[in-house]
Amino acid sequence: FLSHPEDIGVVAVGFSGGQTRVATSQLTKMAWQCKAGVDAAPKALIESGLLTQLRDELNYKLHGDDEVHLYTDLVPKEDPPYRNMKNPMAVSNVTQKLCDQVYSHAKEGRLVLTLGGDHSIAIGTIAGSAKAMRERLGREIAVIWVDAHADINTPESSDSGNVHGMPVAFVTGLAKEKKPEYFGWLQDDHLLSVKKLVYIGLRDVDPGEKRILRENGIKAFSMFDIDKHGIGRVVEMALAHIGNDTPIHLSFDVDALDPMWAPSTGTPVRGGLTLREGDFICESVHQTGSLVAVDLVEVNPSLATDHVGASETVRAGCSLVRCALGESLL
Ligand code: B3U
Ligand code: MN
Ligand code: MN
Repeated sequence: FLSHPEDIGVVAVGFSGGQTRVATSQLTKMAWQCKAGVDAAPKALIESGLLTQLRDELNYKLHGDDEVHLYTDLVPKEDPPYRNMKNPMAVSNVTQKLCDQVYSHAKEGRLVLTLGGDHSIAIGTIAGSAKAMRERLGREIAVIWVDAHADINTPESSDSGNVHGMPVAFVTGLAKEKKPEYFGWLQDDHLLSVKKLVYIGLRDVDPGEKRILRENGIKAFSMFDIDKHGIGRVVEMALAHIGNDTPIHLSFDVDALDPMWAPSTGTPVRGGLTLREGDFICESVHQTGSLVAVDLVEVNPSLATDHVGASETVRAGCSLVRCALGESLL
């Protein structure tokens, strides 16, 4: 599905407006002042050598890797809640911009690697991939969403109002909005079919989200399924659900991993994947040859209680990305 399989479009997004820890006023202040914290994650991943390794060891040619985008100009000074969403305009603006960036890399036939940021950014990355694959190949994409959470709340079903708990509802069209400044910019060609979505790693799903999953017949493998069948069988079933010959967008939330491996994230949930299980998912997706985009999100070094926690999480994140890009295959 890639016309330039050796080329990677890199999008580094220092944005966490979809998450609670960053309140509106604080986000605006940080964004305007360009303070440390918001951009900590992609910077930390890059500084730990991730992109250098992709270039020097895995022989990829990188595009757009020279900048961590803060999108400060897209964060409005006033951004009151709308339909219960926090920082709605900031998240809408940033994801719309991201959609364009991902789209233009994907349109060139490059694999797109997005380093977040919180998971709200997947509204933009998935919308960009979906549109590009429709135009380039006339195909729908599939999404493998690896996460402790389902992130499929609608603005109305969400208790927290955090948009990082809603991206799947927006990209599947389950959450709809007309106003362009509040995600109304999402058009039909940006959307993902619920039939082409599969979850791995779930263990903290809200009651309202369970209903949405059930009512829409969405394929989901929880930690229970992984314990029952083993990760090998689960990945096999997930890929079988998607079907051969479908471009795959992998959206990996680092909190899918057990906090033992990735403590430095916004909402850690115990009882998660081992680092090897996470790496295995990424390796298996790489092996399909159908991977067109990877997101790594919710790495947040600024939340660590100690230095070790932050660097372990960054290290785990780097490992996942390298595996998705084929490092461990002999
Ligand atoms: N489902 C909850 C919690 C949550 C979702 N994603 C994360 N946390 N990281 C919510 O806020 O929607
Ligand atoms: Mn998530
Ligand atoms: Mn999560």
